[in-house]
Amino acid sequence: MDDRLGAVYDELVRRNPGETEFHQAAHEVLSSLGPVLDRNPQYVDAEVIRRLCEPERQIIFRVPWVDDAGVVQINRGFRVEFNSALGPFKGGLRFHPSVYLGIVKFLGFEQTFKNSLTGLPIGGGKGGSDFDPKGRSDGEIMRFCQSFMTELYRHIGEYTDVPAGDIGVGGREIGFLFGQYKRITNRYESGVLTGKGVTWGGSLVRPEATGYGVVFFVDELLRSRGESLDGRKVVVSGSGNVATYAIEKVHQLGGTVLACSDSGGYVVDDAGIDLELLKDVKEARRARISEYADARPEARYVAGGSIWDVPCDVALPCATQNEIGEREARAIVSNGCAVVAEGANMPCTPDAVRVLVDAKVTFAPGKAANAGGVATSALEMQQNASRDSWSFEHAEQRLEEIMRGIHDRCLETADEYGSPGDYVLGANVAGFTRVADAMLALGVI
Ligand code: NDP
Ligand code: 2IT
Repeated sequence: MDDRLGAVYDELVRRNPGETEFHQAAHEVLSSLGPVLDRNPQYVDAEVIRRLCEPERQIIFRVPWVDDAGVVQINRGFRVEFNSALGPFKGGLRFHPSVYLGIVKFLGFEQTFKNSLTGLPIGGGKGGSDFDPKGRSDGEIMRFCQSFMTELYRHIGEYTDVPAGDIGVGGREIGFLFGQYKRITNRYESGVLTGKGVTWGGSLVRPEATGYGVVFFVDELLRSRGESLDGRKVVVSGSGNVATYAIEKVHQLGGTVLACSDSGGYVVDDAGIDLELLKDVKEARRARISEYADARPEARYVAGGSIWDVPCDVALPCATQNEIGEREARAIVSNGCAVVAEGANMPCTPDAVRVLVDAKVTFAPGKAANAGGVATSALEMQQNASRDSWSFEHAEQRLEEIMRGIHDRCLETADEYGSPGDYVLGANVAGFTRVADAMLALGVI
């Protein structure tokens, strides 16, 4: 990192002590930007990077609720409104016990560049809570969501800030959140949240979009070298929203997903993951992935362990941040994997990325590869604004075009900056430039 950016990074670490995930995400982006500043001194003069590193607004609030046993529970809620130069703040809500300000900031920072890369009019933000939904009844989830929204509603709106789902937040939670927003404001403001059900303002393809988008991105990456997914062996970590639909699209394009996981362990199924069974276990029953193996004799379950020990041609980490460290990356390399594309946000540590890149494994960073979810959220906002609803085919075609477009923009930018094939540089520079130009145009705000 050059001196100008090093000084900004040091300031960020000093001003945000202990927020290691935020430091990591910022370090990764700033490390790419030296050549951009050399060519564009106007960004330096206007302190664009220091402004980009400071969220526009950070909201932290108490979320009290009563559990099924009548016990009062207190959680902490967050919304970090990172950057609105390109449009209303946009990004998901995460409900997971590990959530604290540093995780929300890392996600909001990444989201700003990701949303810019989509080419659509959306700024960056993220939120969530340290609430743990595991094992909670529908009634508890509803009461938690209602309490969370009772504070959050005053900060969001279709022109202000538009939350959606992330880990632990899917269609059920968005429903409860939307219901409470509607009740408090007395407005059917569809554009205030995305990921809604299709009968009440949602978009077809939004549930599939992140997973499908990752696979469209990988397909375009392989096509650019005259290759395809057909016949490829794929490993997908996680078994939530992103993982499930990544598996579905890999199978549609002729690849075979051999393994997937949850935080308890992983399953290996050499015949290819049975998607109907997976959806029944994880979506319908909200059960553990071990139950997949219980129901399918040809599959085996490995408790704990690393799914990255399973050999594959393409690796799609779709669970959580920092799930692939140096050790896992070495296993991926030694098993002969050719492509790693991040479905999750920042699943590879900096050491892991170094191991992969040094071994000439093609690495596609999350802010490019997993942008299909938020891009389809922006398509949901378009449909809400025009009171329209598109067919599945139309929405999927738009998603596919957007993902292939992001892929090409990353490669073109990498070429322009003298690093052909460097998707990290391409994504960071292309994402940064669009936000930075908007910030220059809007003045010092
Ligand atoms: P889900 O809650 O649907 O699924 C999360 C999956 O990851 C589960 O299988 C979960 O296992 C596993 N997981 C979560 N935390 C951990 C952990 N600490 N250790 C091991 N496994 C873990 O979330 P999504 O599929 O929506 O999100 C997955 C990733 O994709 C996240 O990084 C998210 O930020 C990112 N993403 C999501 C988008 C979306 O549209 N939903 C868009 C772009 C990125 P378990 O059930 O055992 O906890
Ligand atoms: O990380 C992400 O891009 C998301 N969780 C989706 C955000 C959104 O607004 O759809």
